[in-house]
Amino acid sequence: AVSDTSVSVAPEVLQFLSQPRPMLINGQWVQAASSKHFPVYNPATGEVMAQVAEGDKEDINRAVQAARHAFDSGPWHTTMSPSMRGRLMTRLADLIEQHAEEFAQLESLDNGKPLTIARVADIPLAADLFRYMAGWATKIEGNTIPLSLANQNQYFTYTQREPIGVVGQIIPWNFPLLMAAWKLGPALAAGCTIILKPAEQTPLSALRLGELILEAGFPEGVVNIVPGYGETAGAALAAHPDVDKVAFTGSTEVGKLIVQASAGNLKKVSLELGGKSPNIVFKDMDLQTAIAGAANAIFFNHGQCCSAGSRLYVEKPVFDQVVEGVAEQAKKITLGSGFNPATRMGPLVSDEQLARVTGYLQSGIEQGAKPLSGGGRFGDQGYFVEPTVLVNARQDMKVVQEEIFGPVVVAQSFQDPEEILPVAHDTIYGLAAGIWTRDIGKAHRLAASLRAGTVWINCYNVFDAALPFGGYRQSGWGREMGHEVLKNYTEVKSVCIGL
Ligand code: TXE
Repeated sequence: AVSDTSVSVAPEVLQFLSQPRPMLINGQWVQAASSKHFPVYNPATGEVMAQVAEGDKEDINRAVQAARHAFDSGPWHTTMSPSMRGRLMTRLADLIEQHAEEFAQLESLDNGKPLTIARVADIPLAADLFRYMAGWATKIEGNTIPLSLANQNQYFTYTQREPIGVVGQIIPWNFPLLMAAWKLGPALAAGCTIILKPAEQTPLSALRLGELILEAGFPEGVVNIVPGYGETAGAALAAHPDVDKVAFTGSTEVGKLIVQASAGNLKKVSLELGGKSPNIVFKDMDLQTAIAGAANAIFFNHGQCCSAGSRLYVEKPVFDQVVEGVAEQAKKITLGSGFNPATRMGPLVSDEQLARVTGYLQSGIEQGAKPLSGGGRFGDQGYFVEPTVLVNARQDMKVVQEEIFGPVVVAQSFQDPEEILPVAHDTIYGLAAGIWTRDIGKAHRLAASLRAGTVWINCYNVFDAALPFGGYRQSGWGREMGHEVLKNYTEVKSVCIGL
């Protein structure tokens, strides 16, 4: 049942939810080989709202076979030019836009995020990603290479960039459609074929996207979508000997399992993993801007962003003012169903995440951290957590070291700007960092020294299809988006011709 909603659910969404959803293999909508389904929950109520075919090893085998065939001998390679690939992707972007409201509703129901956010962020960013990557389809080029050999004039040499082959893509639940777009877009532009496994918590928008992929005219087997659990479907995909590359977004813990599973056939791996990003406020900054920025850095998407600014470091003289300001903002956030227009923060995605985040809160408070706002679960229905600002934190606490992935920021002060760098680096991660200052020299020096894949200066959580994103250290391997991501999906071939 889909209840607790103030905006009424669109008839096409209700229709989509009313039938058990099959999986997409070789251009056909099929049931799981086992005939099993798994439930999908509405996180605002905890009620089951849909049933989805439960993919397992056998379904992954079928999907890999289809993708292999489409890559090795299907029209995708034999007759379809890069320009045609790009055109299909543009058509897909148009179709997403035509169905934007339907996608926003599915996303809000499935993930819990406010409908208003899904409308302005998740859905348009996903369409943009396909459109941006469509442009790259015709621009993946090689080079001619001058040799250094003494008899170099006897050779003509060039490189070409080729699609890496059959790609397995495993994605999380925090931005379900957008994560599917981040993965599918560059792989399609490069000419790969794909098996996508959405997160078991949020498979719905990817399955609806699958329908539009067929409507856009992608040949059969180019995109296969197999929903299922991580330990079964996900693990089978990561280990499959006919998969050439696996791309994963999720926890650092599972990222390591993916690397191990990939070792069997040494498939190529790219990983976009967790973070515990420092957000650093200097006393010279306009504090109202910094406060609003720090609140957005942690509370956007309920803190369920790998880039979340979850460690707030504030220069001592302005510490109280900044943390109290962020706590004030936290207290003003209206929690509720994503379908209520007044809602600014919805529930966490699952009961598991609720338990994880409240467990961290408990551990932090037991170790001496103090909540200036929030500190626990909100209400007793659905998976809501109060937006929380923790002070009295120490670097060795779990809440400072580990990714919480909820609306919880830990704030500490620093005395000397020189001391902030080692503190900022004092976790296993290196995904993002924020700097708030009016001193341009200080900002650039610090940005250059931070071991993080993205540094935001006087802004936070700004994402664009053209801007590479990914992690240093245990935050991952490779980059998403921009032209950098194409390296994840291409092999370089050197051709040497004796003249
Ligand atoms: O992630 P998992 P979970 C972090 C965040 C969160 C924690 C746990 O800290 O609290 O991870 O979330 C699939 N082989 N992030 O448990 O398990 C799984 O089915 C192959 C950060 O949801 O990593 C899903 O599709 N695949 C993050 C995907 O991996 C496996 C986003 C992610 O799930 C698998 C999400 C296995 N053995 C969570 N086990 C980010 N970087 O944005 C699971 N999966």
